[in-house]
Parts: sequence; C-alpha cells; structure tokens
Amino acid sequence: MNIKFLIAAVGLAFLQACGGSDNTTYNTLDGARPLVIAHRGASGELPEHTLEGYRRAIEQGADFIEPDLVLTKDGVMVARHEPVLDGTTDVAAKFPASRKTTKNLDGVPTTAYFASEFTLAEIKTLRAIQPRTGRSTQYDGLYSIPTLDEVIALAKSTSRTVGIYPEIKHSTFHATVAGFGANVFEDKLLATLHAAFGNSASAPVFIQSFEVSNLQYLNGKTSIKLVQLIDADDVNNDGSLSLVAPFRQPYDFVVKGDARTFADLLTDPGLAFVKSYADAIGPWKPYLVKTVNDGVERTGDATLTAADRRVDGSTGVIERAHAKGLLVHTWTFRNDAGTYGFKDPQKEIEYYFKLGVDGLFTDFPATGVAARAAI
Ligand SMILES: [Ca+2]
Ligand SMILES: [Ca+2]
Repeated sequence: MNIKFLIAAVGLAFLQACGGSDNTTYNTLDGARPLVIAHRGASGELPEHTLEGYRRAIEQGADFIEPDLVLTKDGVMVARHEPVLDGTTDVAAKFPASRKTTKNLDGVPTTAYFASEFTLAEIKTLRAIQPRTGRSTQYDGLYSIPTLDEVIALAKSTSRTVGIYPEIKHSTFHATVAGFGANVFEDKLLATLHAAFGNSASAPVFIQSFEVSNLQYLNGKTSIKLVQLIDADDVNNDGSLSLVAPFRQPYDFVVKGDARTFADLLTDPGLAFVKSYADAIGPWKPYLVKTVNDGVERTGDATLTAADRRVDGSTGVIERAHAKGLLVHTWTFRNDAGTYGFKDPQKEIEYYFKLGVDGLFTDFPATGVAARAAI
C-alpha cells in the first residue's frame, strides 16, 4: 500500500467512523449516521404512497423511502398501507359497492374494496386521497397508485443513493385469505429486489414485516437486510405497552398458536431469536423511551395530552438490541400528531437520535433531517 492510498484509507475510515462528512459521533450500533426513513413518503404533506410524495421526501433529504406493499388481483405489488383501497383512494366514487367483499383480515371480519379483488389496470384508474383528518386535501384526486417497480425506478433515478424500505403487509392474509399461496408474495418481492439491487447485504434496501415466519423464509433466500417490526395497541399511563389483538402478536403466531407477544420479542431471549433471522428490530417508539402520564400539564396549553407525559428515558431496549448486534429503527414521528412527552416534534426526534436509534420513520422527512443536523 503506498502512502497516498494509506492516507486516503485512513481518511475514509475516519469519515465512516464519524458517520459522514460532519464530526458528530453517534450512539448507533456501528457509529454510522442514523437514517431518516420517509414514512409512506413525505406523507405529512402529500397523499401517502404516491410517487409525488416519495419525490418530495427525496428532495427533503430522506435516506430511504418506504413503500408498504399489497398485491393486486393480478399479483402486482402496489404501494398501499392497507390491503383495502377505501381510505386512501377515490375507489368508492369510481366503483360500485358491489365490488366490496368481506374477508377475514388478521382475525377481523372486514368489508371493503380489497386491492386483491382489483386488477392493476383498475387500480390505475384510481387517485390517491388524504386519509388523515387535519392534513391538506388539496392534492386529492391528482396522483395515481404506484407499483413497486415505479417506486424503485424513482429511487434509482436520483443522483445520490436513495434506498427503499418495502414492507410486506399482511403476509398470512395474502397467502391464505386472498389466495395467492404460501410465500408467493415474498418470492415476487425478492425477484424484483434482486433484479434491481442484487442479492446483497449492502443493497440500499431493508425488507420489513410485522410477521415472523415470512422473515425467516426470506432469511433463507436473500442477503438483503431484514427488519422485524414490533407493534402494540397503546401506551398505558405508567408507560407500559398495551397489548390487545390484533396488535398483540405477529399474526402468524396467532395462527400457529405461538403464545409469544410482540413485547416478548424484545426480551433478551426474544432479541436473540430475532437475531437468528433478522438484521434489525423496528419497534413502535414507546418501546424505546418510557413516558408516564402523571397528570402534570407541561406544554403550556392547559390541555392534558400525550405530549405532556413525563419522559423517563431509555427503556434499555436500544442498548440490549445493540448488544445483540441488531439495528434499531423506530416509528412514527409526526409534526402534527402522536408525540409522547414532547411539545416540539423535532426535539422528540433529536432525543431518539441521541439515544442511538439507527434510523427512524417520519411523515415529515425535513424535520428528521433537521433533527439529525441539530444533534
Ligand atoms: Ca409501513
Ligand atoms: Ca398540554
């Protein structure tokens, strides 16, 4: 090795240790700069899961864009958070109610316009609408529903590396109730991702799921990084998590009679189990930081909300997951809802970054980028 190369190599190692071009040190698993993941795109501003929303997130500096995936009747992966089209599209204005069906969705009988009953051509006639009250509806009716292929093409068209963070929604439902068969969804996803990014742990891709057995299956088929999502129903006043179905257990555990809850996956034996097939955990943020409703009004608006909760600090999950070699990516950070113990949404994100999360999902990527720059 010549001396010039050595200096370059040392310089590169220094930059990597610092996580990038700044001199901040991070409490992440490997010291790398934590990721800002655009949750359903820049979904705080534009309708979720649209190319326009993902593009806005990229412009704001997001490292990853997140397509949640469901299957159409003809087996195409499209970006929707739910396997139904009712809340996020104008389907009810374009198709008769007779196109609704009733299906068992993870134990809950649901009557709706299921995506799996519509062809891609039909879904392409729909336009996205804003599902969350309080957010702008001015973009309703403008943007179409993208396929995974279109999301990948967008990510790859950028001058910097922008990763994709696909979530397999309702794996058991798609395999059984929707009738696609075991692991058909997973195989489709891998075929697409391997073609686009290669079968590599260094691909700018994370695959996420709330179920377990499909991630175990994927672990035997791919080197792409895998994320075990960890859900709950609510947060109790004392900061503990409320575990009520269907948010109590991975749904494949329910079907198999495996008694373990989501919380059980965060005990030391649970983390060791997850480490046997995944690279990261993706817990809801109250699993990481304990906040308590002690009845004290802290934000100065004379109204007691979740933002007033007392912040008691790390639950230890981040530290114990890192000790097992697992990355920790948490969710969801919003400027307009759902801060626990923080009046200022950016300060909430800064708090999690300082504790050492390796990435976080936000509906407002610009706030995530600003928070990371501020720590
Ligand atoms: Ca998701
Ligand atoms: Ca308040």
